[in-house]
Amino acid sequence: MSTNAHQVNDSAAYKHARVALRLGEVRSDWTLDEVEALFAMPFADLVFHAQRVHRDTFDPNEVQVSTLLSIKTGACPEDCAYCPQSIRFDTGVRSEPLMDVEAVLERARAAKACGATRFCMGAAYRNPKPKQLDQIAEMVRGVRALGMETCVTLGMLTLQQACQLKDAGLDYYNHNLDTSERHYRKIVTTRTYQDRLDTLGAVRVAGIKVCCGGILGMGESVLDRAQLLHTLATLPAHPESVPINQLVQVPGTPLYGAERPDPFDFIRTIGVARLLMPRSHVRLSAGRSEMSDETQALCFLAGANSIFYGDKLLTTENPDERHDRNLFERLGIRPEGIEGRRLSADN
Ligand code: SAM
Ligand code: DTB
Ligand code: SF4
Repeated sequence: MSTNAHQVNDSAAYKHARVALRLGEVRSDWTLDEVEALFAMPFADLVFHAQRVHRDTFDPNEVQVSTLLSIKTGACPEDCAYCPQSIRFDTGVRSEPLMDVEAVLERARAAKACGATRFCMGAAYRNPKPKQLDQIAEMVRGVRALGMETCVTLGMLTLQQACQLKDAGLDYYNHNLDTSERHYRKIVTTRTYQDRLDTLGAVRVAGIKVCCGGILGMGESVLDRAQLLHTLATLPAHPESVPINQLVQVPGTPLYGAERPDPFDFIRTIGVARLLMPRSHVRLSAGRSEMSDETQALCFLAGANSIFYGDKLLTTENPDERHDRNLFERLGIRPEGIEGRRLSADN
């Protein structure tokens, strides 16, 4: 058989797969086999289908812009092998106590002025204590009053704590599954996958939108990536926001020196997430500083439609704002949901 005939046959097979997999439908009954079949698609077929499905719900030239702030940094008792904020690893991160409410609001005002529509606050906790949660609830109230969407990530939550945050006006809670259940055990020993799922359940019951995704580049296999996305896409409701992070390698953490994912595999994972959760925002999250502009453009083409804007994530670097403004302009991308439709600078 000539190469061409082979390709034509392949393409027919994937047309068939497209029908069989009911791409574009919002489903919570995906099988792991189906998810693996999506990962196995030729790159161009996958990106094509992901972009087609993306356009059914979203403006393909709009990207949601969030800004991240570490409101409590370092000295975390947990042992997440990727994290520079664990007290167990010598990473040089300086511990900072929980910030004052007014200092946080000042940063939120600046983020809003730059074009961010969502303000995400992260704290290096296993779980927040009552006094800490009271103070964070005040932050949420204040950011909400600025007209921004609010997101916090504080570790494990009880239902009562989730309800307190909902009452304060919280829009999103970020709590990542990080990887597959079987690989998770090699990455974190201080809490279980089920703990993570329980917190996600409490957040849902409280009526807060869920932001949940994972990290690539932690030594996981394609099957682990498929299992992670399968778990996310078979939750009772899809997370409204799905951050896909590439590991930011920090010296001193156990995962420093891990093999970086092939950029095409990273883009492929974004495409599969888009196909599995057609109405969710998929965030091209941490790790952009180490990606080429071309890789990022392909991530947008494969259905990513959210980023963190601002030159810092929690403790590590993000692309500088000038670079991102330029990237948006070169690609004709507009920030979602702001008047003027342009990002601006911090100064
Ligand atoms: N302590 C809370 C928790 O773990 O849920 C909230 C903060 S924690 C830093 C939030 C998320 O950031 C983690 O679940 C992980 O997915 C991501 N993260 C942490 N360190 C990272 C790194 N070095 N590279 C990529 N993502 C990372
Ligand atoms: C998410 O998925 N990625 C963000 C956010 N949620 C909280 C965190 C990225 C952290 C990268 C490492 C750091 O800056 O410390
Ligand atoms: Fe602590 Fe969160 Fe870092 Fe884990 S990811 S060490 S819980 S701050």
